[in-house]
Amino acid sequence: MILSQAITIIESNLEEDWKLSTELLEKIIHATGNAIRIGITGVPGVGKSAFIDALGTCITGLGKKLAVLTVDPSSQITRGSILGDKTRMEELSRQPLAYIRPSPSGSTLGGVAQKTNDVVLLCEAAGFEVIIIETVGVGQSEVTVKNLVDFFLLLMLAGAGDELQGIKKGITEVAHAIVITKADGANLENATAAKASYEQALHLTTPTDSKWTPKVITTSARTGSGIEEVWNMIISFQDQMMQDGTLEKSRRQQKIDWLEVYFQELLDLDISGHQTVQSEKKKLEDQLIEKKISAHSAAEKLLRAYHNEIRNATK
Ligand SMILES: Nc1nc2c(ncn2[C@@H]2O[C@H](COP(=O)(O)OP(=O)(O)OP(=O)(O)O)[C@@H](O)[C@H]2O)c(=O)[nH]1
Ligand SMILES: [Mg+2]
Repeated sequence: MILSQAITIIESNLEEDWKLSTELLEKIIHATGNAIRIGITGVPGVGKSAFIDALGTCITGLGKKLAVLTVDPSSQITRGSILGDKTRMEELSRQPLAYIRPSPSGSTLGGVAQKTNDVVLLCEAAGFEVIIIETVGVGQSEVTVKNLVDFFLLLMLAGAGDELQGIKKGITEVAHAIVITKADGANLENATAAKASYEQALHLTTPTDSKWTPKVITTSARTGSGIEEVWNMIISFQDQMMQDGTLEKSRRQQKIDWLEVYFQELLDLDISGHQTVQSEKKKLEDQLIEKKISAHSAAEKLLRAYHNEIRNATK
């Protein structure tokens, strides 16, 4: 599959592939932006894979092409979980309209998210209409992933004794909906009660970026209850956000933010590539520690050294 090969280039850490990636993205950029991008997060074991299996099967059942990407900076350590994930999305992996791609490698969450951003563009150019990005809830990741998606869904377990724990600043500021998982069997009653308390808690916080009021839905991947409701909610979110221009506005901001991210990365790379700047830095660090210089003027000197380097290089 050509898409897989393109993604491999994007995900590569080799310098020659960076150039190829840039060319590739340049060619497809006009054909991007047409999918609805959904972020799904939650603690390990909350039921993300099972939920995506069910939701994804519902989406492909409607005839839509769906790509599922995962963002997991910890997957380096637990490489095995990727294989596990494919098998845990058993139903979905059998659907011809679905494409499941595990997390790219990278040592930082920022790096992984950056690559995922490019992969989203590739998937859109390849004609995928819905993109789901699964991420493990590890604090900061929610905020980073927000820059990748239009709609952000937080999965929560009922009866885990932490009912209101997730209603922390940060998460509720980015979540458009809370899904209570495993609402079946003996857990059904707990889930219903949790829904009520989440709704109340959400009522007290105001969503920052839109007129959208966060929703709470109970689901079960096992019985299928609530799954279609989630999809309908996402559709009505998309409709509403398209009509009032919020979607456009958020996409615009995301693009600007990504430019900043890529530019910073190139700058860092460039700076670290100049040997003289590095040795100047070392010198300044020593002076700093010996109180011969303030951090302020050390930074200015370093910038000057960098500028000189560039000037010399372009001569
Ligand atoms: N009863 C019930 N169990 C479920 C449901 N969904 C998932 N489970 C179980 O919960 C466990 C974890 O589910 P996963 O879907 O693997 O959870 P996850 O959030 O993807 O976990 P990680 O990938 O490890 O972060 C599995 O044993 C599932 O069988 C559900 O709707 N009802
Ligand atoms: Mg999983």
